[in-house]
Amino acid sequence: MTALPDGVAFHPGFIDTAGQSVLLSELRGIVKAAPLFTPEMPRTGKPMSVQMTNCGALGWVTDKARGYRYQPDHPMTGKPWPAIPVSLLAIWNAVAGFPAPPEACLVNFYRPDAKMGLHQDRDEQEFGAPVVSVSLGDDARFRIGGTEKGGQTASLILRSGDVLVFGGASRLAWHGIDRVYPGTSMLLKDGGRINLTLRRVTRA
Ligand code: MD6
Ligand code: FE
Repeated sequence: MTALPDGVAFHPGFIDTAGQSVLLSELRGIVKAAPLFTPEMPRTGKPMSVQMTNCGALGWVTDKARGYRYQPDHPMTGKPWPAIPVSLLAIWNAVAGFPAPPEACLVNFYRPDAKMGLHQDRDEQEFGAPVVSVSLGDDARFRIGGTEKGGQTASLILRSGDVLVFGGASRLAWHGIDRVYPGTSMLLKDGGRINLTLRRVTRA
């Protein structure tokens, strides 16, 4: 296996198929209460190709007028985000190595053509906590670089049930999703990929 950057831990197949199904049914409930929305890039308003929602006390949102931020309510319904399921809190407790619980879980939904450009996760106040990422559904190619823009990158295929912990020296590393590979998982009836990122937002 290619060495991953310092601070990144990869747990392939961390969640078994039964656990993935449980998570998926919990996510269906979350999306009913907090519908998927299309995020917009700050300033340009260009729509992102993924759809999003959140669970937790805080959720990550972005739109043309106000840009990237965390807020306690859904941007369309104005309602508080649903709670983070205990199954996800258990994953955080098992892998994060951080004494306080996550406050936000961003849910990204990828249709076959969706991708996510290289970015840093830096809208949180607590960089001492890692970001814990859970992948469900179709495979995707994840790209990871260093903390400086434009450096070398490596890529990693993320599959359904994989957990990636992004912390330490890599907490502010650039990363993105190059592409999704349609038809590589049977978990989602109509295909696609879901990625969940658990984050500590405020200082613990
Ligand atoms: C994705 N993931 O896998 C996008 N961010 O769809 C992320 O942007 C990400 O996997 C921070 C830490 C881990 C991640
Ligand atoms: Fe990210």
